[in-house]
Amino acid sequence: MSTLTPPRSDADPFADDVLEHPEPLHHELRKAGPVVHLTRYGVHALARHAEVHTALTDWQHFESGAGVGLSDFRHEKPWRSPSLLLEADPPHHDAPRRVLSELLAPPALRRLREQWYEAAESLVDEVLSAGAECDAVTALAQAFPLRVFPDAVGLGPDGREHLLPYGNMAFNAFGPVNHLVEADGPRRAELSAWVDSRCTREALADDGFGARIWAAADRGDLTHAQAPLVVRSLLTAGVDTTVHGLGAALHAFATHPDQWQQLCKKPELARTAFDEAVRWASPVQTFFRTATADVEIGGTLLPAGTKILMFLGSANRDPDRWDDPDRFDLTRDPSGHVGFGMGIHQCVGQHVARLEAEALLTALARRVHRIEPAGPARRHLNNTLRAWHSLPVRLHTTAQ
Ligand code: EJD
Repeated sequence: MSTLTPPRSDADPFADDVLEHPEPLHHELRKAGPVVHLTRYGVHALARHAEVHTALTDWQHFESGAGVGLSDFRHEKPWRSPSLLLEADPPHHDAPRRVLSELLAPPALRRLREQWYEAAESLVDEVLSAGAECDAVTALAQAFPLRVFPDAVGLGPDGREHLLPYGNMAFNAFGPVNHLVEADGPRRAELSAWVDSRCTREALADDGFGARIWAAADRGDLTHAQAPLVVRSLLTAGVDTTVHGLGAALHAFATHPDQWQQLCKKPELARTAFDEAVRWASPVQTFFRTATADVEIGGTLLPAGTKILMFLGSANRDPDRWDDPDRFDLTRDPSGHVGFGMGIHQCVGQHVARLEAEALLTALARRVHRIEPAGPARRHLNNTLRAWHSLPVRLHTTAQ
């Protein structure tokens, strides 16, 4: 086996300036080689599409059970009990995965489609009747998922304001203990206690995703001890991700008016448009795996036990995989992007996310012919998520 020593970099991918503007580091890492040793954290980084794809699909050599953040669960106690889906490998991973993938598959979502399209129309009507200017983050990207998803899970009305801060905390926790993680510290116990309390059978309405997870336990597809943790996965991974995915799409359209025009002309492009926005912006920027054995990737040896940092956002803009990768372009085929991951852990909620995006973008495209930036866009920093804090826009309505 060829065992090239990888090039080294002292860069900190979780430093504020890199989180704010990651492209220069991505470019540097892709150029340096297929594998780069990040000295600051003692991890190996993959920033090219080919290697990220390989690591994501080879779960036998790149495990998740030691955690998919920087922290190694074999040596450090995780901040909460590990996720049965995200932080597990076959065979333990498979039963919870099977239950959720059936629950969140397109046929199971059919009953939500009409409701969500109506909810999107109402939201857009309300936003437009409040005036032409709004913050697309709060008024649209946050408001829509918060209006439809917690109801679909069967969550009660109280405490929903904890969902976004909890997700933000969970996604920060995949990175190093920097100032972002420290800022979440004071609320960790309170937010965790609230989320855990929402995962019991009694806390959930009897016709939502939550109740169906408990019903799967009654059928024996899961144990009753696993059910609340699978509900917790929905509440952790189901809100912030879609919010920032929608934020990415709205920002992309505000800055690419010609692409918005294309969508207005052909609203059936909404689904592809959302995937192109996920490719272009990669709301989930990074994830780790752990090498289960000495493994060669791109001609370089990754020693057993080391953490591997995968740059999804960089892979999604790798010029060896994409023509003109930095262009947000509805005419390209974005399939093969790794913004939802790839392989056995690929986003189990992606059909839910796409349905939310399709509903909101379609409703907007019916009423709004131009989304014009109306002030500086401000980033929200998170160790994993590429997010907007605010996107001031002016919505130009279509004459009706
Ligand atoms: C995630 C990157 C969980 C969980 C599952 C998935 C994520 C986070 C948490 C979505 C990671 O099972 O709690 S995108």
